[in-house]
Amino acid sequence: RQCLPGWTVINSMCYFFALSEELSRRSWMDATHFCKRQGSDLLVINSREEHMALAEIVTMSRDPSRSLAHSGFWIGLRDADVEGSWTWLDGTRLEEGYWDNGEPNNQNNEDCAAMYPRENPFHSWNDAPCNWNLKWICERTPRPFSS
Ligand code: 2F8
Ligand code: CA
Repeated sequence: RQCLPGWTVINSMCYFFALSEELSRRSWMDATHFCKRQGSDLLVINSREEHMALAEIVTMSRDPSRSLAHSGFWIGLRDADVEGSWTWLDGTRLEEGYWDNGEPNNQNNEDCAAMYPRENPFHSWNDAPCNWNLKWICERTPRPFSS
């Protein structure tokens, strides 16, 4: 098996969607710690194809009992160091973003990015306060094949 049980393989990478109610919702930092304990990090999006594949899964996860503000998934993207300078966890600056209309708007100091189940998955990001509790997506390389 390439990925840990419960993880999804897409284009040779392993993804974990924190969907189950028992995992609950967490701050951006707590979600990062969860991923690190699994040898992974929050999702870093490197291509339009990767964005579309992930955004479609997020869109299918839509829970009508939750308002959109509570149904996002944290990704590994922040502008905490310099306002407006969005940087991925791997240190690369954001080139092309897939923000929802009007986002990022930094409403009440929003420094962390999340992907939401929008009708248009191509524009599904919002900046939200990092201490807001949301679901999250972890990403890691497949397990090395050994013994
Ligand atoms: O309308 C967009 C706006 O929606 C919410 O605020 C009302 C979001 N807030 C949270 O998710 C906490 C804003 O980030 C978003 O811009
Ligand atoms: Ca926002």
